[in-house]
Formats: sequence, structure tokens, C-alpha cells
Amino acid sequence: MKQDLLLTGCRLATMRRDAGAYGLIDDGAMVLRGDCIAWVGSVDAIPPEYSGIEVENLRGHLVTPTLIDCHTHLVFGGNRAREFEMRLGGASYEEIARAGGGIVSTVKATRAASEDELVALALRRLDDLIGEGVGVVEIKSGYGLTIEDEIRMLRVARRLEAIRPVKIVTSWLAAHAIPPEFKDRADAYIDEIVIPGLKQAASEDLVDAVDGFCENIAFSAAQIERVFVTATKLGLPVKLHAEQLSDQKGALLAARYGALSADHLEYLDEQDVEQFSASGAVAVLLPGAFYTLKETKLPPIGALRRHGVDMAVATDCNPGSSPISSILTAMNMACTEFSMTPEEALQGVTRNGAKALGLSGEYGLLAPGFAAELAVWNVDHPADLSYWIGGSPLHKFISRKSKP
Ligand code: DI6
Ligand code: FE
Repeated sequence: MKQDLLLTGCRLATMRRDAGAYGLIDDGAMVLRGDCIAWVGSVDAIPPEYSGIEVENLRGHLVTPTLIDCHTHLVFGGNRAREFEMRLGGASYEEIARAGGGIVSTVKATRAASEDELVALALRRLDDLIGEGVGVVEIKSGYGLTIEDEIRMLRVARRLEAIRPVKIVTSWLAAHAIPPEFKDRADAYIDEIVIPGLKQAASEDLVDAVDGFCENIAFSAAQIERVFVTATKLGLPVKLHAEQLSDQKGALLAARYGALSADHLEYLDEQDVEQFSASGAVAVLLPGAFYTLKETKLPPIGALRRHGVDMAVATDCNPGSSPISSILTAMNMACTEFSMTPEEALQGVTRNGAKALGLSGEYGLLAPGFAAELAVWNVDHPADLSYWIGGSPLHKFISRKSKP
């Protein structure tokens, strides 16, 4: 058991809802006990019971909860720089996908890579995120598309947690694309690979949630629903890539299954937001994909706000639609492209990112009982984290997890 530690001399962005903008405490102090936060408050209100414990003065630095990237495709082989050139030459993402490029080209490279190679490639991107204060990362399968290759991706994801001081949360995304061997047989792919593979991966404790790509270049709402039925039977939460390129009513399907989140949502109809909001699912916004695909249709941010939907922000780090391994850049884009406020962007990678992963109560706030996983920053104000592009303002992590 670690020694209790009293942090002083810090400005705290607690991200508590009930505590004003960013839940800021200017002359803050915090007590860490074991691997949890025991007390948070102002330096002149430290309870006497904590006198005498070890003190670390943070000399004016800003402290936030460790950041959360709640939607990534971090594990993959190869790269798609050539497709980037094609898109700049006028080809659309859908055209490239239909011509056998896109996700399927990353599938080839991922299948060809060894597990150790996939770990090494993913580590580079993971280290980029860690260098920007990220301590919780969601990682999806979806570039294997056979039972063995999908399981291998999730095994790689779990291995990353053992070699870096981060929490990894996995999602089964076998319903990401139709592999060439199942061309025009999407239903057979769901029956023969997605569903049995999910059962097997779950039995090996490799799956924390179940995802899908509901889109006319991928799977219909009816096909995704069959995967969700299996997920529900297995007691696993669901989430969905919904309304990224067209309105398939995926967000409403996700809502009916009590999803943790629906992600992308550019084509979500404003009329559907009220029904979506009633489910309590998080809207995960992915401005990196919006930017990369030069999308012009904005997610219905105003309606999401009006209906009180919690909005998260994530990188969607992937080789095709969002080649971005920078959570701070995603926050900046959320502000500039989606007109989110810097406070909403920071909520999106703390409190609401945690909710999107089913980790509310553990991560995303500086509050008693939450994980003592902190990012300490070389900035004065939390808005700075969304403002600047390039260079990492991370001063250091304070992590109380046992080191791998
Ligand atoms: N939507 C996306 O933006 C990513 N997956 C998805 O379902 C794209 C993945 C890729 O292009 O490799
Ligand atoms: Fe994605």
C-alpha cells in the first residue's frame, strides 16, 4: 500500500458538475490514499486528520483527471497514406471502400502482421496519447474480420495494458466491414464470424463492450441488432458507429439497447435527439473523422445540448478516416469545427468519456473515491488544453496504480 499523499499548491479542474466552470478550485489540495482520491478541496480547508502525511507542493500547476480517449482503433497494421492522396484527388471514402480499399486494405495488413508487430505499432500511437495526459483508452477490434484475427487484436489490446500504465477498455467490432471472402453475404458473415466470435472472445474475457458500424457501406440496423441481441445475452454493454455518413437510425437502435454511446452522429436527425436523450447514452463526437473526410454536415450539437445529452470527444484514431493520435488536437477540433466550448471539450475527455466507457464513478472526476490517476499540466487555465495545437503541455502524471 502506497503512503498517503497530500498534494498542495495546485489549481484543480475537478470537472464536477455542481462546482462552476470546470469545477475549478484555484488554491486546491487533494489527498491520495491507496490508489484512490480520499479528499479534494481548498488548501485552507484540509481536514486536521491529514496533518502529518507526506506533502507534495505542485507549485501552481493545473491538475485534471487523467484524460480518456473513449473511441479508438489503435491496433492495426499498415497505413493508408496512398488513400489520403486519392481522397485529395477527389475520390470519396465510400468509393475507395467499395473499390476494395478502405477498411479492407487495413484488414490485409493487420492479418499479415504478427501479434508482436501489432503490439509494437500500437505502442507508438499509445505513447502519443500517454504523452498528452491520456490514462484510459478504448480500443476496438475490427481489422481482423475472422474469429482468430479479431481475437488476436483484442489480445494485443490487453497486452498493451500490461506494458504501459494505462487502463485499456476493449470493444468487439467484428461488424466493422464485410471481408472479401463474405462479399455480398453480410448476413452469413454476422452468423458465422461476428456472433460466434463474440461468444468465444467473451469467454476469454477479452470483451468489455460490443460495437458495430451501421452504415450503407457496412451493416444494416437489422444486422447490427442481431449482434446486440447476443451482446445483451452475454451481459455485455453495446455502443455503435451511427449516422456517420448517412441516417440509418442507428442511434435509436443503440438507445433501445441501452447503449453506452452512439458515436459520430453527423447525420443524426434533430427530431431523433429527444428519444436518444431519454436513453442516457453518451453522444461520442469524433471531429478528427469529420476533418479528415472533409465532412460538411455537422452533428446536431445544439439539439444534443438542449436535450441534455452528455457529449464525449475522442480521437477515433484509425488509419483511414482519422489518422490522429492526439487527444488535444481532437479537443481543439471539437471547439473549432463543432463549436463546442473548451469546457465541453474537456468534459468530453474526462467525465463524459468515462460515462461512455461505463466508468462513471471511477474515472473522469477529481472527487473522493475516484481513481488517483492525475494529469499535471504546464498551463494556467483548462481552456489552454483545447486552445493550442502542437507540443504537449503535460508536466507529469501522478499515478497510484501499481506500475507494470
Ligand atoms: N468509422 C470510421 O470512421 C472508422 N471506422 C468506422 O466505422 C474508419 C476506419 C477505417 O477507415 O479504417
Ligand atoms: Fe471509429
